Amino acid sequence: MATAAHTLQPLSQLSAAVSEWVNSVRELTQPRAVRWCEGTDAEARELTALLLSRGELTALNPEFFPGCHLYRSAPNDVARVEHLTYICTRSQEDAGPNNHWMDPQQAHARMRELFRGCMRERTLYVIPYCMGPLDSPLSRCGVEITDSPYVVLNMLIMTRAGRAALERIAIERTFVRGLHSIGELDPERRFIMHFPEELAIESYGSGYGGNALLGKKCHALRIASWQARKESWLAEHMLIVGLQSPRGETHYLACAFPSACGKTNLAMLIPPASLPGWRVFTVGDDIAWLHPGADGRLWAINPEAGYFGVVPGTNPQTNRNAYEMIRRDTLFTNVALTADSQPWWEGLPSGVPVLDWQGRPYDPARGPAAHPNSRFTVSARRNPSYSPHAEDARGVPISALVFGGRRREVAPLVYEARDWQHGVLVGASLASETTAAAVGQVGVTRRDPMAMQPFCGYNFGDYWQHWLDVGARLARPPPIYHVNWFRRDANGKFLWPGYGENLRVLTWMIERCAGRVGAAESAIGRLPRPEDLNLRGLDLEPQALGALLAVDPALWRKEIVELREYLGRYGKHLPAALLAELGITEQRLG
Ligand code: SAT
Ligand code: MN
Repeated sequence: MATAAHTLQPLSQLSAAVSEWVNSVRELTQPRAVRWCEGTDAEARELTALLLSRGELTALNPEFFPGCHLYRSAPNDVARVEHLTYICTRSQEDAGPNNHWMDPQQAHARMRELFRGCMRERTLYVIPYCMGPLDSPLSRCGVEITDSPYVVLNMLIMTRAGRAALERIAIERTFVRGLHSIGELDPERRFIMHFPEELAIESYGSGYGGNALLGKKCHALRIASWQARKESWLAEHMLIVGLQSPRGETHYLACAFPSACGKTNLAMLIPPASLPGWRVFTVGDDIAWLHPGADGRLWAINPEAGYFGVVPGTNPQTNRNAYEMIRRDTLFTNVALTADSQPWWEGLPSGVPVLDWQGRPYDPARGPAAHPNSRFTVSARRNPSYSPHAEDARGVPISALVFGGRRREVAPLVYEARDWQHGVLVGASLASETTAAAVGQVGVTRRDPMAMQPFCGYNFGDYWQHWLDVGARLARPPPIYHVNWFRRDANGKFLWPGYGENLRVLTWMIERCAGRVGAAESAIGRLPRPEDLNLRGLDLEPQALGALLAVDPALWRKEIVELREYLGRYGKHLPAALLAELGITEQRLG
């Protein structure tokens, strides 16, 4: 039976620890009002109305995009800012060479000055949230304080936010404290600080997703990776997808790819017509929390409740599920508009943009109409391929782990690691071309171990050791694969069609797990022979397949030299086992 609203205890009285913290933030930031978020639909509607009345949201064409809105960010606030993102641990070594570091006291002092009085004409919103299903022991809670109603709207979609989360916090008595203000949206006064030892986040000066929706990268990856190490689990930048074979068996894969490299598309993949009988179910599209289970397998939950996905390129060919999903109840950020107020982005088969992402008359000379990192925020429940097990409290069992990068050469289409220890090296070796998801140059190849370069909350050397330790505790560790959908020929043309056709590679992995298909040994791991891949109905030149499955010893020897140099930066934190694995590969290359 529903509880009558008047009998509900005010949120501000549910947890003394949360209330004390809110009071101290209120004193510091001096807001005009404080609003505790219940997490109801009515609340989301009210916030939407507020932003519409302020002209900060635009309602999209209700006939074609019912319940959808457009938000335009400040033009200088469109992506994550890795150069302004810090891990603030007492010892710099704990943050590692992979992170920017600041002394916690110094960072707090700096942030206090930024936060002082920053909410004067604004409302302070308190968002209690739970990352993961509310009834799952694997979930973790937090509270975000923000002065941005846009951030609140996003958090209501992306997390289980509101009363139920606060009730859980009141019982658990532990939560991540995330303080956020958009400040002046001045890139000179912008910092994203993490204090893993205090389970705290302080973010100032940006309203953009990864900088401002603190449950996402800041909590569910940077802080959670630290918690996971202490508690013997893994917090990873991975999608989780279930593949049901024509025999009716379902296998779940967790796949790590850097930002804007197709995680959402893979998680929602539509099987090609020539692979009948396969079905695909999405559990998550960005983050996986992996826990060793009593049965010796890894079990995964998706801590998020929605998707914050890249819009450009989404169309019925690349991702029909996403294309359908974002036609209703979706918050768009930084897309273009047509004359009849439909959202428009590069890659759509029809429509004409009249206003670009900044709301200016569209002029191709000024670049793309939609920002390359324009995003949709939408509830996972809108996903036509949403897994019926996505909200299972115990998670789903993982059959295989997959690492992938965006590389025009070197890495073949797919290979299988020799074992877990080698798989950790394969993950640690990940390299990928940079994308528009972060501020900076696009298309530069950089090391991005486990796709966690921007997101690991501590020293990568210790993180790799933690991976080795978790694997050693698993009686049934999943096999580990590496994929590269982005290999190109000498003319720069992609060799592999990607999207739905990627299922052909995933089905090889699943058949491998069941011992039903072969592979050939190579110096870097096991690769499918052409006959091991189901290529029925695929229009692929034989020489393309040869190139996709080629391992060039000269390029790989160079890769090993670069990798040894890179790993060497982690000094005494680098697990010797990884160097040993590197030595084995090197020896096999001859
Ligand atoms: O902006 S987010 O960090 O949320 C998306 C991404 O870069 O993966
Ligand atoms: Mn991501």
